[in-house]
Amino acid sequence: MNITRIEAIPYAIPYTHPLRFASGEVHTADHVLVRVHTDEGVVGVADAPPRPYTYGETQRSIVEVITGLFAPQVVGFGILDRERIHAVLGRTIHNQVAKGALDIALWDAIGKSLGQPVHRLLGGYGDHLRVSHMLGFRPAQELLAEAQRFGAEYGITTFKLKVGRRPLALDIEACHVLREGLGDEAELYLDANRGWTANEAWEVLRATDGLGLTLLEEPCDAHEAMSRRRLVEKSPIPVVGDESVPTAGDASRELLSGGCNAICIKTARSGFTEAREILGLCTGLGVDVTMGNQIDTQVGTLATVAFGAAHEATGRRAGELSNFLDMADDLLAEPISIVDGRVSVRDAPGVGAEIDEEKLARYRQDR
Ligand code: MUC
Ligand code: MG
Repeated sequence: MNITRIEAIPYAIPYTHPLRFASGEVHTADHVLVRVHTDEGVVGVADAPPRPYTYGETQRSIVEVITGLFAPQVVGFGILDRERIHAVLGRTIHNQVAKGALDIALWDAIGKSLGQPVHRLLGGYGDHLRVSHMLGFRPAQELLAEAQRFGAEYGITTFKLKVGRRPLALDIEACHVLREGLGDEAELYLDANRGWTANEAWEVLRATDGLGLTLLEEPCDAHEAMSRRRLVEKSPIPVVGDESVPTAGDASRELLSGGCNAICIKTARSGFTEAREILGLCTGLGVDVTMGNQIDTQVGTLATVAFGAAHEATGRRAGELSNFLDMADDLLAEPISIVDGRVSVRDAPGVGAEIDEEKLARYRQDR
């Protein structure tokens, strides 16, 4: 079954509640829907969320690199030529999200062609992921109200708090208010998106000592290697690499140089193929992983669930799966439900993301 055509469709869906964090903010999901067509009518689908503040890609750059550069290189390959396609895409540096979406769409086509759900092809370990909800920048009492609402409505008990603000007291207060309001049972961890220096992060760790925080993600820029390593050595909780580790090579470098000691895997920027390489590295070294959220739509979230549920190590912790709840709409025909704090895998062939064509026609930007 050969690839005949690749579509990269820009679309825009507004957020009802914008998400704000140290490296940027999101008001509209201005994403790209990627479709890989084959000569037997099977179509693989994936979502590409541009994150200029994280990887330098924009909606237009993703459309251009997929249609102008990758499609001519990949059309004609069989859908099972996954490694060869990976090697061809690897000749172009960066463009992680564009490459990730192509890879996921390819896996989707493979699953559909075999009549198998991709979570089973990837590993078939479990049938769900517990949900961690990401809380963006807001005053402390509003954060608590949001966490309590997500707890009551969806049964979510794990929360990642976006931090990295100055003065540090804003985030320190939020940590104390959340712990006090949510009680000891809730899991709380932090993601600073490089907003602090290493010394500032250390100050926050000291000021939140005793609150039982479990992880500290990208506290400062990983390029500041010396201060980052010193922080990782001193930190009583794992320091998670996220935007510093989109590829297996990046993950190796950061782990071996002491830039982090846990890894956030995001299918949106690593695809399934590279995410598996990163996961293998982590399980081999005994390093904890989390399943992160690239501020994904429901289409993107299903990919995270398929990968996360497929492997034992990625299913241990709650995955970040709930940001789509802040969007006004989505392209997924059958919405994801979060029940008892979990999202289940779909047992349809492929990744399970059936697109609502009417909604796509409404939100696409190229017509
Ligand atoms: C995260 O974990 O950092 C914010 C920026 C981005 O690239 O992903 C999100 C969430
Ligand atoms: Mg992060």
